[in-house]
This record gives sequence, structure tokens and C-alpha cells, in this order.
Amino acid sequence: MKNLKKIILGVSALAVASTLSINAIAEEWRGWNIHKPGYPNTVAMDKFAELLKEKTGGEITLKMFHSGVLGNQPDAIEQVRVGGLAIGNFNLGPIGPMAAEANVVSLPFIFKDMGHMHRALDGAAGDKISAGMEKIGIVALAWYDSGARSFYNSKKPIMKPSDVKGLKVRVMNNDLYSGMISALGGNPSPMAFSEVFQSLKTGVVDGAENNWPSYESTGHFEVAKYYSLSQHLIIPECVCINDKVYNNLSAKNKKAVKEAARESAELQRALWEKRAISSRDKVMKAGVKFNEIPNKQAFMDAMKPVHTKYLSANPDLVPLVNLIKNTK
Ligand code: BDP
Repeated sequence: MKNLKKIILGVSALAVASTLSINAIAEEWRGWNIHKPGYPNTVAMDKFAELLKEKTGGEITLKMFHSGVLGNQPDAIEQVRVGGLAIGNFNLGPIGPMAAEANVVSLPFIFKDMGHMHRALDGAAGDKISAGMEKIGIVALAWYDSGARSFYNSKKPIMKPSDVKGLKVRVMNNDLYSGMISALGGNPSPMAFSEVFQSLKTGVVDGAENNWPSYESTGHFEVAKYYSLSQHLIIPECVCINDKVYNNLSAKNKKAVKEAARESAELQRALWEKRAISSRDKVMKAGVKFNEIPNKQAFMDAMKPVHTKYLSANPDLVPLVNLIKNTK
């Protein structure tokens, strides 16, 4: 009897040991992405998975779930924070309410153009933003592009701030965006990305705001024909990983994961540039009524209270905002 017990214990110890070693040599991660097949982020995240497998010699595999099938973005961010998901391609917009430093990129017009955003993110400001995200359990492995967001709606061209007055405008979940619409006299409506098409179609909202590729890929252009080039937000995106998953990796695999993410970002940025043009061409051909904004300064002035209010509530972020503004 005693011997039998010993044998059983021995066998189960062996089983545990072999599971442990299997875990140590092969990890399978799950990854979240909101976009459809063919979108630059989707192609780049698939590339990331491919490179990950290659560079870790099969020790890490990543199964990507696209089209937001694993849930909406704020929930997915929470899942990566707690480790329910290992990886996500997130826009910094919905991360902002959880990580103060990451929220500064959601101040309207903080970046002059894409080049300014890249220089800031690739420099000291990017390091501070990453550090802020690490405090909430997320490691940013690389930055993806997301162009500039402009207003679109089903009613009329927006030429000046007062044209937004009375319009119901969908925004991502972040008080800064709600404040931005209120500052223009509009009615902000925070809502999940997946619900926007139907809401535009049925008139639950009059408009929304996004970059050319998302305006096109979602079909929003079919139900909200006026696109007005305000370019009020340039929000970067990240390839993000749960901090414990990342920190438990060997030095060799950490390097592989970072390299894979960065190479996927190079691909994403190249694809983004092309897609921004092809999406714009596609919606124009489909009859979108496009207009430039004659006086952008008027929008900057109208949205100034968003900065003032935010920075007086968060004075410790003033240096980071200045660091971004002074990035040449
Ligand atoms: C797209 C972003 C995506 C956001 C979406 C939105 O890539 O992450 O969820 O906008 O407006 O441009 O919700």
C-alpha cells in the first residue's frame, strides 16, 4: 500500500514536472484586434504572430482574434491588464482614462502633424507614456499609426465650430472627447465602435469622428456623407502586452517579442500610408461630400478649454504636455 502511494505520487510529480517543462518551452497567447481582415492593423498583427513564432523558434505562438470578436476595446484593455488576454492592438484613446500619462495624446490638436507625433512617441515623451502604461500592467512593445481623426455626419458640412452645435456626435470612451464635443456645443455620445454604423443609420447619432481608413472600412461613409477635414486628434496605437507575461520571459524571448512587434509596426506604418489614400479615394468615388476647414485655429481656440480644464485637474501632467509641445 505504502509502495503504491509512493508510485502514484512519483507518477503525478512526473506529470506535473512534464507539464511545467511543456509550459516553459511552448506558450500560446491570445491577441485582440478590433479591425477587419485586410485593414493595416490586422495584416500587421498577423505578421507579428508569424514573426513571434519564427524568432522564438516556436516557443511562443500567438492566436489573433480580429474584428473585435473578443469584446469591445475598454474591456479588452482590462483583460490585457489582468492577464485574461496576453496581447492587444489598442488605440491610446480608451487607454487614457486608465493611465494618466497616456491620456495627454487625447488632448485635441496636441500634435501638429503625424511627423510631430512620431518624433514625440519615439523620444522622451514616448518613454514617459510607456512608463505610465506600465503602472497599470501594460507594456507597450511598439507604436502603430492611426492617422488623424476628422468629423463626419449625416446632416451638413462642418466648416466652423458652431456648425457642431446641436449635433449628436459619437465619441470613444474618454471624458476628454466628450468635453471636446461639448466645447463645440454638440452632444457627445460615448459608444462602442461596433455600434456606430447602426446608430448613424437609424439617427441615434448624427455623426462621429475618425480617420479615413476606419470611416471607409466600417461603411460609415454610406450613412454619414459629410466628411470635414478637422484633423483634431492624432492618436497613436500600441501593440500592448500584459506585464507579467512579458516580464516572465527569458531575455532572449523578450528581445524576440520586441523585435517582432517593431517589425510589425514598420509594416503597419507603410500599409497605413497607402490605405489612408485608397480609403479616401474609395469614399470620394462613392459620393462623399468632403470639405477642408477654412480656419482650423477657430477649432483649436474652441477646444482650448478642454486643455485648461484637464491640466488644472492634473497639474503633474503639465511637464509632459510641454515636452510634447516642444518636441521639434
Ligand atoms: C479606430 C481605432 C480603433 C478605435 C476606433 C473607434 O483604430 O482602435 O476603436 O477608431 O473610433 O480608428 O472606436
